[in-house]
Amino acid sequence: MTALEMDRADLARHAHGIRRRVLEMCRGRGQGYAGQGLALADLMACLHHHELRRGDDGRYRDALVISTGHSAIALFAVLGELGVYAAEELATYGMDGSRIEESPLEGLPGFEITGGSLGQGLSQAVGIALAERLAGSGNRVFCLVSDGELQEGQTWEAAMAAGHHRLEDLVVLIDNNRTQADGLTASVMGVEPVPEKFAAFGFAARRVDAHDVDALLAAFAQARATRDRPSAIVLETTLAKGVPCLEEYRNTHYIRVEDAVWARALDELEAAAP
Ligand SMILES: Cc1ncc(C[n+]2csc(CCOP(=O)(O)OP(=O)(O)O)c2C)c(N)n1
Ligand SMILES: [Mg+2]
Repeated sequence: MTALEMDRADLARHAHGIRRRVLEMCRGRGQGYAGQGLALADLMACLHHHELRRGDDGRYRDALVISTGHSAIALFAVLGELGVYAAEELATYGMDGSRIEESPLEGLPGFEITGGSLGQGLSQAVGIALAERLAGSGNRVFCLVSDGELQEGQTWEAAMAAGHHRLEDLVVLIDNNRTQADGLTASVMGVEPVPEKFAAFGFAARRVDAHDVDALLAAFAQARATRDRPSAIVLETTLAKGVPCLEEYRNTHYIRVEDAVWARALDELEAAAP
């Protein structure tokens, strides 16, 4: 096996581990943002096990800003894999008194901003990227936003600022799952063509299959090599990716099902283990 093939095999195992944690987290109360967690597992594996840099003290140098608060489940799951959160604590996802909230609070390990009110995160990521530039740190800032958040004006104000300031260390990751709480994005208020819109705001923008690890790594490499403008990676994601019995919920914002379905989902995932 070449080094790259080993890397790919590792990333597939990490993505699988993230998916298992997402299902275990939702099984506790029988509900949660499993669709988004499963859909973002490959991205989180590539980010945390390949792209984000850590300092000598083990702390992250590069920031990951989760603007789509409800998609925090994917970050909790990868941080669980990395030992930042214990499995027992992750199992309290969404429960009264738990800090593993469906939309997280700023200051929690791994979380830069408070989630829940959508459409604000890119503004905060732009502010962080400007501050890093002023400090001369060379640290990079990744920001996850959803297709639903592209319907909010603040997102585009932030994109305009990023383009104006040529924030080359900012990478916007758009979870383009074509779905939002009220149905299909195209029927609520269409957002396409997304790459062309970001390009018009001064970004180097490209669309990728978010379940193809090679495509994700190539997009990250291109963003790293782009030195005169911010980057936008439009991620074509599929809700509930990797678990067939949950794929019927692929147009569903939130999944609440009986324990038997979660058990079956875990069985199906294990059967497909890399
Ligand atoms: C400012 C704001 N307006 C409305 C909502 C209610 N809301 C919660 S989720 C959601 C759908 C957003 O679309 P998207 O993030 O694409 O959803 P997903 O694809 O993850 O289902 C909305 C409108 C909110 N959380 N914040
Ligand atoms: Mg969406």
